[in-house]
Amino acid sequence: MTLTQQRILATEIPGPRSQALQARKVAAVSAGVGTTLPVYVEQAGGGILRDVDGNQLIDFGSGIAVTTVGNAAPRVVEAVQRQVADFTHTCFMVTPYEEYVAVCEKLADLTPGDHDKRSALFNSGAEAVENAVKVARHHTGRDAIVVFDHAYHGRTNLTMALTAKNMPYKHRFGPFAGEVYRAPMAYPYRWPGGAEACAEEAFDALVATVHTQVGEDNCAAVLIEPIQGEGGFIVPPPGWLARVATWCREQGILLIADEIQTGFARTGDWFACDHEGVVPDLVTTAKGMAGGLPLAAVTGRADVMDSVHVGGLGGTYGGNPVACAAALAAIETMEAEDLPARAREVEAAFLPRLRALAERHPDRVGDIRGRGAMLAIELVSDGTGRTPDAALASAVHRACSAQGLVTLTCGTFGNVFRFLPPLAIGDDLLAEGLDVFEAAFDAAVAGKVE
Ligand code: PLZ
Repeated sequence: MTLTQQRILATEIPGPRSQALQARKVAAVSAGVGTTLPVYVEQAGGGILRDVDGNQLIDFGSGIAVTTVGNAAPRVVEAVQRQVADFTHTCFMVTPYEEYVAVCEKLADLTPGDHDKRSALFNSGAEAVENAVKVARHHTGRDAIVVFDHAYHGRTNLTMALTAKNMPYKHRFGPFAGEVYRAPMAYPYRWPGGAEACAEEAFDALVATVHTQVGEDNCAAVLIEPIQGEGGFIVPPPGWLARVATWCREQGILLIADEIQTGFARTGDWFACDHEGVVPDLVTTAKGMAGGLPLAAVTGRADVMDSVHVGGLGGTYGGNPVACAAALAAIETMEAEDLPARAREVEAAFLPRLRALAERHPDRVGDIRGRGAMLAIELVSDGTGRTPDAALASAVHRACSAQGLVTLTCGTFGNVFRFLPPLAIGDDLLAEGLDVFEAAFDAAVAGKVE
């Protein structure tokens, strides 16, 4: 069955079949696993999710920045089918296979910097971040890891400690791993001294945090999302990241870039660090890399990655052959279709419309930010007062959902409305999705959303 690239509202959303499935979900799935929009999907592709009631929704979320090449992308489907028929698992640590090596070769080619690199593969973003921390500690012989306000790095015990936000990620899940220190994030819109002073003052605050609370010689790594994801699509001011990178190098502190959400064409470059000319020591990737199959990686300087003793890194499924085949096909798709360029086109299509929206609602749209196909608006209740308005973000989200547009919010204060469309989406659907979003926004501001 081919999926028409068309929004269709066949029933109310969620429709009766989705509602019945949701009742089964409540009876079988832990309440701890939430669903933001309980429409049950039966097929997806391009920019469309088709649900069990025959509704076709426009996808502005990509399953949280994963289906960059599109859902069930043709090359990925073909590669996975071939691989699954050949063999599904041997465990790379027992009897290896070429696909794992080929993914690591691609990672060496594509990640920032032309130095000698090595990679190790894992199953999830959190697992990659944990392993990057393990490698950094092992290589440096130092314990402390410095992270930032608004950071998101995962939900495992160590990555919960690295993640900033309590609800829903950490609440009553402690105690957390130690030797994690937090510095202020260079967040121009909310920097106390104003956006102009942000780069300088945030850099000074980082240096002071490390000096006074950690000690440079105790610090293994600074871990940062080059554009923060779950924390609110926060783009640091130009030059700040490069300055942090230089300072880390001077101190013998490794710079780990968490490119799990920003990586693989999402921001209009292969990696968000590329935009700033920053070359981190270690990079974590996942999400968009494998077109929807679970695969994650740590890639970094050969001397750092090879400092670990044989057998020190691994896991039963890490670099599963089916996930690797999917990654090779997804990366081939990104190259063949120049998806970094497509992400820049998405930015060009969105920004004028977001700016027009901000002009129409100057008291409610506090900030517009992001890069490529990773864009967001920060919603406030009182214009320059900058009071976060999570209720407005959630009303816009509900109104979009009712009209068949899948959207996501984020941010420490829950007031950031973010856009992560698949790069396989067509221009017509992008424009139609924006029409739906604008109407939803107007209705929400007018108090007309239930
Ligand atoms: N690092 C930068 O964005 C995952 C989380 C969704 P996993 N972001 C989506 C949720 O609520 O669980 C993410 C990320 C960055 C690490 C991770 C973790 O990746 O594959 O979800 O473990």
